[in-house]
Amino acid sequence: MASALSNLSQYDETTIPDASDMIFSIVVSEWNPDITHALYEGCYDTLIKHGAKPENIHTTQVPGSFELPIGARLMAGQHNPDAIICLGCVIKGETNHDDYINQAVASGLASMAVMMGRPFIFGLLTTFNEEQARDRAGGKYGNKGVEAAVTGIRMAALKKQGKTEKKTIGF
Ligand code: DLZ
Repeated sequence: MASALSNLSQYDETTIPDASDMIFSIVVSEWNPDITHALYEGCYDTLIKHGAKPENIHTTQVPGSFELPIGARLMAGQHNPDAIICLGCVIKGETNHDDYINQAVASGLASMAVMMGRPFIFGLLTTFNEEQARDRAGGKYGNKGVEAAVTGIRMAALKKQGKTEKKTIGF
């Protein structure tokens, strides 16, 4: 298991693009709020650390993780973000509700990313229990919010690179 081997938030900071001209939306689920707020702090601080300006980071909350795709879609239409980062935590219970939510979020975000040509980042913890979630929200396996921010910056840079290349071709 990958998480048994390393802190998932460790990365080479020198390889991350400068985010000072990037616009981000962060959508945070209110379920399991201690966890999702920790994910949010990790995400926000990482964007700032790599140069993003506070006024270019737009945050909204949605009731639960199932609402992350629609929240993300609405944010995409409001602020023209270079990346939309979705943060949530679904913990397995006695039924298989978690499968339905996780699948809906994964397929919703993946579909929108491809259809809209814009990065929608999957920062969703899908754990068997609360301890596993805490371990991944600032605990012994790092913070998934940090990873989501790094992925958002890298994909935003890729999107911007595409725009620049189109302009320089000169058609
Ligand atoms: C209903 C529900 C349950 C049981 N568990 C979670 C959870 O662990 N994490 C989460 O983010 N949301 C959960 N929800 C709420 C759903 O995501 C959704 O908000 C409701 O089903 C309303 O659409």
